[in-house]
Parts: sequence; C-alpha cells; structure tokens
Amino acid sequence: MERSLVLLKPDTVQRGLIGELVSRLEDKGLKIAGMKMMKVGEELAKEHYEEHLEKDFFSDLFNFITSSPIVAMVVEGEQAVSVIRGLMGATNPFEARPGTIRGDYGLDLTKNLIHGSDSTESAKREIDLFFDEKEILDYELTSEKWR
Ligand code: 3AN
Repeated sequence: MERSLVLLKPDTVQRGLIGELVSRLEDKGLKIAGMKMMKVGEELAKEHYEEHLEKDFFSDLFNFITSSPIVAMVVEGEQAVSVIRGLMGATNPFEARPGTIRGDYGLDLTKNLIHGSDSTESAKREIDLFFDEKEILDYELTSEKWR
C-alpha cells in the first residue's frame, strides 16, 4: 500500500476546514494511518521545503507554514500519491479545477490549504520528517474486505 504525507496547512485550521478536508480523503476510500496536530518549527519548515529554500517566495511560504498549527497525516491507499494530488488540484488555486480541494476552497497561492507528497520518494522523506514510526498505525479498515 502506498503512503503519502498530507499536511492540512494553517489556513485549513483557521478557516475551520479540517473536517471537510479529512472527509474528502475518507470519502475517496483512503486510510488515515497517522494523524496529529502540531506547530511547524523553523528547522522542520526548512527541511520540509528544502527544494524551495532559494526561491523568492520562500519567506512567504516559511512565515505561513510556521504561523499557526497544522494537521499532519500519513495517508495510505493504492496509488495514494497521485490520487491525493488529484484530490488537491493544481498548486495555484486560480488554476485548480472546481471539484478539487484547492479549486473549491483556495484563493491564494501561498494559502493553498493542503500539501501532499509529489512522489513515493518524497513521501518517504517527508513522513520520516514529521512522524515517528510508532505514530503510524497498522490496522485494517472493514471496507478493505469489500474491495
Ligand atoms: P505543491 O504544494 O502543489 O506540491 P510545490 O511543492 O511546488 O507545490 O510548492 C510548495 C508550496 O509553495 C505550495 N503549496 C505553495 O504554497 C508555495 N508556492 C509554490 N509556488 C509558489 C509561488 N510561485 N508563489 C508563492 N508560493 C508558491
């Protein structure tokens, strides 16, 4: 089963959309294997967004992600990485299609609600950054028997 790191960013928490976004993942049939609310500190923010350290938008991204609590999740499912990217929609909410999370709720390139790993390699790296292995639960959903 493939895994992805999902972050519900500070705007999701501030706008009261945690439940709505978790529902999108659950409704699709994805499994939540780990979940916690946390504040992202300076070091973690820089590690997580290391590929963007030199970009001109980095300070906006850094200030935003460290501004208020987030919800971090390990989400599992068949082809979870691409399935979640599809549910999220395009990075730029102005381009994201209606029906996607960013298309339905986003109106800002920095405050775009949700992060999902962009490959299985990034997923491994990002999950290691945010979670201890003991925080990730191995269990069966009753719905898995119906597939
Ligand atoms: P995604 O989150 O869709 O994987 P990335 O990894 O390219 O997109 O970018 C990480 C985050 O950086 C985005 N979620 C967004 O908040 C921010 N970002 C990306 N490009 C820009 C940009 N041109 N201006 C401002 N923020 C950006």
